[in-house]
Amino acid sequence: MGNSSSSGFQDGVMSKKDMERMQRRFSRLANGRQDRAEFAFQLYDKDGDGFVSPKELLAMLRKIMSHALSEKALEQIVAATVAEHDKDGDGLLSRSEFKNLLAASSEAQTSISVG
Ligand SMILES: [Ca+2]
Ligand SMILES: [Ca+2]
Repeated sequence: MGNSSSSGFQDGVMSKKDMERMQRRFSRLANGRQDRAEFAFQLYDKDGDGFVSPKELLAMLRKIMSHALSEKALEQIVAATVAEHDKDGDGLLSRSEFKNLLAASSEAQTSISVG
């Protein structure tokens, strides 16, 4: 007696097993989200070099916006987008930079407006 918590269940404390189960579930959720971003990344990264170049971004925007915007406007958007999200300043969007861009744009639900 006196050792009633030996069953593995402790009030307010998660057992190691519960913890592991939760972490596994969380990482699966995170992976799901990552897959979508990964899919988008590969869609943009046409040449598959692991970076989205301004050129690739421009090609994609052109497709999305079709004729809604002039080429000049698209180029401005691309330049602004890359400038904003290119954290290491190499002029390209790496996987993580691109995913930040996705996260930011889906949060704000921005339709980029050009003055
Ligand atoms: Ca590329
Ligand atoms: Ca970069």
